[in-house]
Amino acid sequence: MKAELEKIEKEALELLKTDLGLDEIKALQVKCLGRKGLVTGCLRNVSSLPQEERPKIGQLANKVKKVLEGAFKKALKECSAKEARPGAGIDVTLPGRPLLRGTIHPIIQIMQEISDVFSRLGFEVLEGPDIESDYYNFEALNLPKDHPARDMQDTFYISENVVLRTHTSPIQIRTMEKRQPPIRMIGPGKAYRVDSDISHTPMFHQVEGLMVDENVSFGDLKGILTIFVHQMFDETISLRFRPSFFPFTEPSAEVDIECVLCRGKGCRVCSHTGWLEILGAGMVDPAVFKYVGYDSDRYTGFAFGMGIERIAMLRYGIEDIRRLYENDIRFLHQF
Ligand code: 2NM
Repeated sequence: MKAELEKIEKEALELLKTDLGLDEIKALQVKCLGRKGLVTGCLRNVSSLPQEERPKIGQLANKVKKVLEGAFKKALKECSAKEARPGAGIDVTLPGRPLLRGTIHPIIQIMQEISDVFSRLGFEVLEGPDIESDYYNFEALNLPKDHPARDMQDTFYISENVVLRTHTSPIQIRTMEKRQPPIRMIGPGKAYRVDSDISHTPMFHQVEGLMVDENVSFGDLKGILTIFVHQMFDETISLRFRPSFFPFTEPSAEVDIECVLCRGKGCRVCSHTGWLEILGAGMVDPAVFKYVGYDSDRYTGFAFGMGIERIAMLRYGIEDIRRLYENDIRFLHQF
């Protein structure tokens, strides 16, 4: 039993010199000193030895027990100190987790593309405040006080004379107030209306454009919008201008393009008409020029406005407008 005890002591001390983890040290401790451990077993067997061997072996077993207790205590203390260090327990050889990179939202991508097309045509890209006064949002755009668009049911009012802009046209009014013609500008941005269903969100995006100079004609409007549609969709897409009405333009037109999905044959997206309405436009009403102090005998101009969501949906083949606002990154990362 003497040899056995010496062997247990030697082997345990050797093992503790190797780089054991906390759990491994604890397991070894149980194996040596636990209730059913090796040293404990020896101590228990001392009584079955011949009388004369008992004191010597007993002493030895107690000495081994003491030595190992001290050794385990020290090893556990050192090991827990080591494992508590920052970075301990991290496998630096594992490949890193990739960081999810953000992407530009499809709406903003289309807005930038539209801005690029008009920039190349000499239009400046200008912005304005989302929170507007009644004057810039309605009054100066020739929307009379009793116009339905001014209704609380349709417009987000902040106070009696302050609203969330219902279109981006206030940017054009602010620009004309500050500058004299010639003006060629577009105003991209957010607009807000009390509206929420399958095809409307209370916040949406628009780009409105304006060109004012001497001798600007409806022909110029048709030319610019035709180039825009051809650059945005396809060089072979047809356009048609239908008479319409806006308080800020006269004459006014709604602009349709040949359905980009079925090429005019008729499909679900164009409600089997072969046409898609994508723009409103017209010649700036002299009443608007009066508000900004332009001489309407000398200057004429055209203006137009379009919703970005609709153009983004057509370009990317998105069927439900709500996909654009759910912020599902599995969806957004496709663009
Ligand atoms: C549209 C349609 C037609 C428009 C007019 C003006 C302004 F300020 F010059 F009078 N800005 N935007 C306009 C004209 C907007 O959106 C459907």
